[in-house]
Amino acid sequence: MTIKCTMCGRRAVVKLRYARLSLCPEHFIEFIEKRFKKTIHKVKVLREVNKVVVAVSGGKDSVTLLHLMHKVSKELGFKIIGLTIDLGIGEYSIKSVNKAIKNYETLGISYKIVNLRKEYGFSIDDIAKYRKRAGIRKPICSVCGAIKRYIMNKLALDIGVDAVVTGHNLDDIVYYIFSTLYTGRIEDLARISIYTPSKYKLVAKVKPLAYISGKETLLYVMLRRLPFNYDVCPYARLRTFHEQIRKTSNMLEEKIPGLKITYAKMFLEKINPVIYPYYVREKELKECKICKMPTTSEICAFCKIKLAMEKVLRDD
Ligand code: Q46
Ligand code: ZN
Ligand code: ZN
Repeated sequence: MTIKCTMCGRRAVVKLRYARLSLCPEHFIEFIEKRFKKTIHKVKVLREVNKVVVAVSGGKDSVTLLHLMHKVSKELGFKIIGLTIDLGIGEYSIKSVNKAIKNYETLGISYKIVNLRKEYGFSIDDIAKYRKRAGIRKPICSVCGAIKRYIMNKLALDIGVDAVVTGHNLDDIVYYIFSTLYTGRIEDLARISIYTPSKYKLVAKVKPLAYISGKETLLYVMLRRLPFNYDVCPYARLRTFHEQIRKTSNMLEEKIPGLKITYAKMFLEKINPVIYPYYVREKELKECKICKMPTTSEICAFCKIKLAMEKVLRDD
């Protein structure tokens, strides 16, 4: 039996149990665009900016983000600059960068590609290979995350934008909540939010996909036939804890439709504003002795990684 779209009666392609809706392609796209706008209006920040950096990896989430931001930027009158970091993860990075560029060019958005190896002398593949010899104890994804945050912030500062917008989706937010509850690091928990204001040399950050799931961004890019890299990063499979949390939250969502979005909303809108002032202790930031970027110690985390990698690659 064909399921009909709740809005128009045409054939539905998706059933959103949590929203009690079955939707045809057109109404699904409209549904996602409305939810995105609602989030932006809720957090208010993007109504006051002139120029933002949108970080685009070339995957489903960031491609959705770029297209949704592009629509909103026309209405709210701000400028977008795309940023793609070529992390140097073999074929995966080549495909990702190509897809990102295709989207920028279709939309006529100016962009910058930062090639990690060319600009800083090492890649994520090098990190995976030499990390232990270089004395870097953190897992690859933590190192990769720190590198991405550093480059995003540096570029945003260099070109003078009001915010960096990233494609963290509902599943990422739910993962952060679950995993920080597990570790008990309450300050980290209190820092989970859609909007992080700017401070010293740290540019403000916005996560407007916080209420849109990975399944929804996948359907959005597919229905709109947008170019994106379908492949998963080869290092993602090393994140076993992350995978278990993801599977468990999807299982819970199956049993209780709407659980993920309710958790995220309750946390971000009700719990976070209460715990933030009590548990977030703003550390004093100073300039890194090497790169002048903000840090809490003498040398920033990025420069420490860079120095360690330079040494190990020189000795190799
Ligand atoms: S790119 Fe980097 Fe991710 Fe690959 S190495 Fe891990 S963090 S999985 S989003
Ligand atoms: Zn419809
Ligand atoms: Zn530094």
